[in-house]
Amino acid sequence: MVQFKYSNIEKEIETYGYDGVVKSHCRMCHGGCGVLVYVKDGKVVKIAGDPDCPINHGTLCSKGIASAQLTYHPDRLTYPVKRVGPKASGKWERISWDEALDTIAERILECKEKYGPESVVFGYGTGRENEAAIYRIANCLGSPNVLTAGHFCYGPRISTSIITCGTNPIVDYENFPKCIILWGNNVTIVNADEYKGQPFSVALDHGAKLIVIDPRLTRPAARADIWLPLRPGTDSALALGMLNVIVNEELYDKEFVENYTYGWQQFVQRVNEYPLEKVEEITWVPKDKIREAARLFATTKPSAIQWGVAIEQQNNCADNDRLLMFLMGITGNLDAPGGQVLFRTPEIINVGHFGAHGMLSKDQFAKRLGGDRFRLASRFAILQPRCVWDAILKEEPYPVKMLFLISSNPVMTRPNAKDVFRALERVEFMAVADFFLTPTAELADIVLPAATWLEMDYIGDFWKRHGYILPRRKVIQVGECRSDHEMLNDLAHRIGQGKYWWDNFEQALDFILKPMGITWQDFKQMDYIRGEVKYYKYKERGFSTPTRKLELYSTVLEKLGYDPLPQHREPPESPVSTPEVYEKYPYILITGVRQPGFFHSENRQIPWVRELHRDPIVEIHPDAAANEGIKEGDWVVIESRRGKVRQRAKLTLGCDPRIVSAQHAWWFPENKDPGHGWAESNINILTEDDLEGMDPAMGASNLKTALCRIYPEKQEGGLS
Ligand SMILES: Nc1nc2c(c(=O)[nH]1)N[C@H]1C(S)=C(S)[C@@H](COP(=O)(O)OP(=O)(O)OC[C@H]3O[C@@H](n4cnc5c(=O)[nH]c(N)nc54)[C@H](O)[C@@H]3O)O[C@H]1N2
Ligand SMILES: Nc1nc2c(c(=O)[nH]1)N[C@H]1C(S)=C(S)[C@@H](COP(=O)(O)OP(=O)(O)OC[C@H]3O[C@@H](n4cnc5c(=O)[nH]c(N)nc54)[C@H](O)[C@@H]3O)O[C@H]1N2
Ligand code: SF4
Ligand SMILES: [Mo]
Repeated sequence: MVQFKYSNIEKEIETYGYDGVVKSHCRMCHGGCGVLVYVKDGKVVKIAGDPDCPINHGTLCSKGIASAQLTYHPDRLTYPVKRVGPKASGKWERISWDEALDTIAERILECKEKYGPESVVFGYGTGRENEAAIYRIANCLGSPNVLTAGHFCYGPRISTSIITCGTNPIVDYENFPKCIILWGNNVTIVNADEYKGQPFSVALDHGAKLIVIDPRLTRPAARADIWLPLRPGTDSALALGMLNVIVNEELYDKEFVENYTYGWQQFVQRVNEYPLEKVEEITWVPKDKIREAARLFATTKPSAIQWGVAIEQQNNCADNDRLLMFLMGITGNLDAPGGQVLFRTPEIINVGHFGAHGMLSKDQFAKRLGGDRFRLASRFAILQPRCVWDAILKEEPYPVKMLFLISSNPVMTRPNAKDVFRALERVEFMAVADFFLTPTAELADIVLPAATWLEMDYIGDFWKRHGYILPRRKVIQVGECRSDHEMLNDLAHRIGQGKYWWDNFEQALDFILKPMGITWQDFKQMDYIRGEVKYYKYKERGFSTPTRKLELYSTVLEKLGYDPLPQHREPPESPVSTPEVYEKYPYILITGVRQPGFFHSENRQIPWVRELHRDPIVEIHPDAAANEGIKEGDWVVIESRRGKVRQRAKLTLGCDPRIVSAQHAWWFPENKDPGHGWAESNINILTEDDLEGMDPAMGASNLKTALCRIYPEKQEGGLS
């Protein structure tokens, strides 16, 4: 039986008449937090943080606390439906699971027969712990096309760290870094991937120095020793400038550089192409500040870099990620206690193995959409979404006829949303698995009701690199909802993949755990399992790269035909690269800064969190607002070369007057029209997806650097 070390729980159960309390593992975001789920009369009535969990130590965010409001929401889809009118007509009819899965299976087999398995694209969005199962069904089918957010989120971190130092280096908060750079990340709000805000805050409470690199004055920036408010999209230049200081002032770890790096000479040459005068001009950050930050980071030990997606949603994506690893590496902080550790996962079947990537033949691998162009992404099974839209709209280089989207809302979350909408309108057959009829689901032929984390057994954090796995325990059943894993397991049998799958999904969990000699039933009784913790592993075996060194000069990128050394590229649209556009659109537009309570397009229908944010907000400096005739709270139009939307202005001094920052993924579930107002405030109508301007290795889109203009809605040329 699972033990509750939290002492008052039995008393609580008795006093308040709960049926019981289930220890589980939240997944309202990418997951991570241990929770106590209180059940009364068969329903979840309260969710609290589990003080015994090593990830969150009892803390929770607003999304986790509000999980039951999502699970029991009256608009939630609780049985499969098929569309009975034209797309986006909002006319649906209830069907059985058998009819739904048989229809999807029939269409998959038909497409495979007529156009080849590559004509079927499976898709998911951000990490939902269903990724490995989705890759498994696609790879077993022979489709190289799995559409994810991996080209501009987390995928770059994994791909570049594997080729640079073997795996993703994770901040070792347990051993208290003494200096932290928070780089393009708002960890106390986002709690993303391996990280929760709590240990970061504790490290600061213990006196860690803080350097924040962010164009906006975030809460951590207000607490920082040094804040570098750079021009969006210039992180590579800034990092090269910091490296220039560290190299030329000899602040690096000489023993490490000599023994454990590859390409030092060429690297130094490249770094010398970025003197601080030039870096100041590119980044808008005064050179003395850059020098001060470089010195503080390099001379405080141990130090670490907590980094975020903002540096990945740029055309310098892969180089940005690598540059940060170089900063960690040459200062001697890689795999050091309190620095950045290459943790080991427990001895289980890993996501790559579970994803059955070995099943995809060489010929099918070669057909991956955009694979010739974004060669690093393709090597890690990642697609650029524009390539999928082109395959649907222009049938280039071959037709895509079917989409199966599981946990994604691309109409709200992918750049150039009008084209995304067009592609989804055009595709011959689309199935979606979701909790709600979202603007994306409204374009589907069949929608399947997915289970939330409260309704499934699973091995939480199975894909992460912090070295822990934690049991997620099924607490309740809602309607006919099923977990993505269960529905894929069932579908796989219907398309002839039975021998690669299981009679039920519990057997898949046993399969994952088998190398440890335990079953799901055993793991269910445990709190968590942690992989072996060991520091400085490279001293014994080198890094897990082709040269066994930290590759400053990337032999893998060289083989793939890219510059092996990092560089700075101007964003495709910027005051420097397109001055003529800047004249007409004189603000740099940051999009998608995360809000507490929402998760991209999610949770707009959840009362507790919608209370926090009624309307979409764009932040603007008071001087810029005065120039444009905008007052606090006004509805304004934000316009780029690609279109315009409306949001409400919030005036702030915490951002350069040349920059505005707009929220992303806004739709209005309270609007019962089947489009749910998807185009009204959707900032992705303004973002661009021209392949020319993407990161050449990963295909990352530029979501923080578009040029825009902004004006009161009432003005001529506005929306009203
Ligand atoms: N402009 C702009 N756009 C951005 C970003 C930005 O910064 N700026 N950020 C981007 C980033 S980093 C990412 S990762 C993407 C995210 O892109 P998406 O993942 O497409 O975004 P979500 O809105 O979270 O959509 C997830 C959908 O899946 C449903 N869902 C949630 N959990 C489950 C589940 O377990 N099973 C199933 N079947 N459905 C589930 C939700 O109801 C929701 O409709 O957005 C990107 N879009
Ligand atoms: N509540 C909540 N949490 C989330 C999510 C959510 O939607 N809601 N989404 C999840 C997902 S999928 C992701 S990827 C993470 C992302 O979480 P983060 O990595 O924190 O991403 P953002 O909030 O987009 O941006 C972080 C900071 O980068 C700054 N920034 C913008 N442009 C630039 C730039 O060019 N350079 C630098 N250095 N900084 C810049 C912004 O001002 C912002 O403060 O959050 C995850 N967690
Ligand atoms: S940070 Fe994520 S895992 Fe933790 S409570 Fe919030 S939604 Fe749940
Ligand atoms: Mo993301």
